[in-house]
Amino acid sequence: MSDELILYGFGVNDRSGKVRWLAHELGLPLDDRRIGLGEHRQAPYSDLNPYGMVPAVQWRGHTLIESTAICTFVAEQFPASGLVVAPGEPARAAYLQWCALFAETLESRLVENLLAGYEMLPPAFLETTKGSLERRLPVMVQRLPTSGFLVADRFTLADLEAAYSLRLAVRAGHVEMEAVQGYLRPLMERPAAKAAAFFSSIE
Ligand SMILES: N[C@@H](CCC(=O)N[C@@H](CS)C(=O)NCC(=O)O)C(=O)O
Repeated sequence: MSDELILYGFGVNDRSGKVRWLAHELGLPLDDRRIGLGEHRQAPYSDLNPYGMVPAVQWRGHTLIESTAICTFVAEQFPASGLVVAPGEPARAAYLQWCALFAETLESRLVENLLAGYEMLPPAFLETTKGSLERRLPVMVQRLPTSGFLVADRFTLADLEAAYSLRLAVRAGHVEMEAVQGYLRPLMERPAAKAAAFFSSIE
């Protein structure tokens, strides 16, 4: 069976970027397919993701949607990579907490805030996301390590999820790079992140 991962995304900045970075970390052959704006809501793409969003992935006979679920499922097939903190590992609870903080609590609000700032969403989104981000981002920044990784003394999907939100937060000016660079710069230097152009919007 081919291990090629077919990835559908708009470009390098949308959530397909998380999967692209992961594929490079794992050395998976990648077929990177770009979807034009509008195509994501129509067949044939909507046959892959009926919710009309990117990313979608075809891999090992599976059609996968939802970036965090995709990354977890793919990484779990490579336990030796250590990208997932497995049940039974001491850092499991902290790993799940960081993943949820970024992927559930912060990510959507950051995306909506940024898109509203570019007038790609109605201005109301600026108002509804502002208070939440202003309260929570400083707490997250204060709890970030100043070097190394979030958990388990190794790079995990929690760091990849964190990087996506931090990149958005720095890009939008919510977080100063100086405040997070001890943690973020080493992630930006990872060859797989560079190959995926994951940080190109803030480099
Ligand atoms: N929770 C989903 C969110 C997917 C999502 O909202 N993708 C955006 C791009 S980053 C999108 O496709 N937006 C187009 C639209 O909503 O019409 C995931 O992580 O995959």
